Amino acid sequence: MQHAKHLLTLLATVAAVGLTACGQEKKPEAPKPQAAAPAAESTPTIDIKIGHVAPLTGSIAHLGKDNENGARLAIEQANAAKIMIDGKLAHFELIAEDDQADPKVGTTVAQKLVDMKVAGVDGHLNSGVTIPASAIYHQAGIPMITGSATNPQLTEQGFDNVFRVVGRDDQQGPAIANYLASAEKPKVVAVIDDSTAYGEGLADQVAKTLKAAGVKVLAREKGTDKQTDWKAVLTKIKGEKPDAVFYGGMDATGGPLIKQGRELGIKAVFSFGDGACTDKMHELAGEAAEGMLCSQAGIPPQAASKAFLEAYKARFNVDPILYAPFTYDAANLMIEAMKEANSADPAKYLPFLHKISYKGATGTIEFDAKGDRKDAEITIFVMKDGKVEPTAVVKAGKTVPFDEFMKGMGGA
Ligand code: ABU
Repeated sequence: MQHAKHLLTLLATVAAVGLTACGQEKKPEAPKPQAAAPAAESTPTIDIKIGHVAPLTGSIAHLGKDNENGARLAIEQANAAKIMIDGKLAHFELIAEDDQADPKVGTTVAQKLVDMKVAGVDGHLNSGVTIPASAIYHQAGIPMITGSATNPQLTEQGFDNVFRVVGRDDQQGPAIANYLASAEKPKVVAVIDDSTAYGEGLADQVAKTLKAAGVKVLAREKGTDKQTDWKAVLTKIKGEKPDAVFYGGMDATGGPLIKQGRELGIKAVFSFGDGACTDKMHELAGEAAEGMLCSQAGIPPQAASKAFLEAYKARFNVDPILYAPFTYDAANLMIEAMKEANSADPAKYLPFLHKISYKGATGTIEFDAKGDRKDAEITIFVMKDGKVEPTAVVKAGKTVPFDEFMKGMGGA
């Protein structure tokens, strides 16, 4: 009896050690007559780790969780689909990490994922974190697909492992700036940013586009991605009497900015990019957020496929906030490329990502030579009754009303 107990302990230890790094085969156990339960004949399996990284703590954790949920749903569905890769049953595991929206933490987490031998990474969320992390994945040859980082520099580094399923800020900036210029016809615009790669880069694109349209742009005002007291900046701006304000930053800081702007009596139209294009703006600013303009670097969440929206709601009991459909597609793209390559080895499935044509929850995805999504949409929103409502979609330089765009999509 004592001997049998020792044997079972030993078998359990061997099984635990057998749960190896991703992409490595977990060989079927040989029959063990001494074990309590007889081992059944089983299909060989392969464990495949996919990392997801976003801020899961701090002021934009709601956006990080939204991104993570998208990736998690894709992984759970893939496991339920019992996908075979190289004759083995694939078991996908999501390794979800928190980068705290901090570049230093982001690179530490990236190295941790490389050391864990993940087969791919879905993330990160923030451009300022994704760009330095991408160098670590590049050195390790691990494919990464971001569903939200929009700074152009990410895909301008010449890294063949880096992909993005949303648009870039050199598409988003001109789209929101041109909409602002034609819809509101401002003569003077104040531009503020949060000093991050994303906020500053997007604000630069907006300022450049407005100036080209003959609009006067005031000297840039700057804050940080932690700033919630904007009164000094806004008081300075108020004196210049701008007709519109653009802020490059996230909703956690944009909400207080618009609230304090209205409290100070600024009547200008406030406008924002994707980081602040969420209903959270109304939660943070209340009525002050009504009428604000903003953009997202893709189709709005409600335009994602019905199958995705229903599955997401059923699984998480909430609707997606911003980019969950895109992180869902990012995880599925990696899985699809593995299926096409019949391998989870990054070196073997990476070439399939470059030539993939995949119908995802956000439409058909193909990548250009840099790893950017071909023909990415930019959607323009107006805050109405506490919700950001899509009003127009810009695609390939053409702006169409949102309803018309949806008819063209056949309801996604
Ligand atoms: N694109 C919105 C926020 C994420 C980022 O690019 O930093």
